[in-house]
Amino acid sequence: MSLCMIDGPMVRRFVENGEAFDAMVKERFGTLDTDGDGVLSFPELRKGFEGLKLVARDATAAELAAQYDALFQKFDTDHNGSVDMAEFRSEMREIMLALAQGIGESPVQIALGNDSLLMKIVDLDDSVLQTA
Ligand SMILES: [Ca+2]
Ligand SMILES: [Ca+2]
Repeated sequence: MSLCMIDGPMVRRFVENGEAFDAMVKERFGTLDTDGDGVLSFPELRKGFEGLKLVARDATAAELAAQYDALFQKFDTDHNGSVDMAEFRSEMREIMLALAQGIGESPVQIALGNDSLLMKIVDLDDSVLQTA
């Protein structure tokens, strides 16, 4: 865990930096696609959501199941029962932009695990600043 300062524009810069965002999406997709068939099944995606901690921690098992189900439906835009890379990428974009909106323009301090999504953004943003 590290304490980091992050703001909405930082997240937005990351999403709009096509290369860095694509690399993150590919890496995350590859990690989640544990059977390596090139698409994410419901259990694979659910595992990923658990890592992201997008849902309330005090939810009951039934509430959790409903939330994961709703999330999966959101990702699976063509409703074929699996999430391909393009679906994953476009929904991740939405999530990140909503996150940027939620954080707002002023920096907030958050505790981040070293492998968390936001940690990557902070790392990347720092390296951008250093080389600028
Ligand atoms: Ca798979
Ligand atoms: Ca699909």
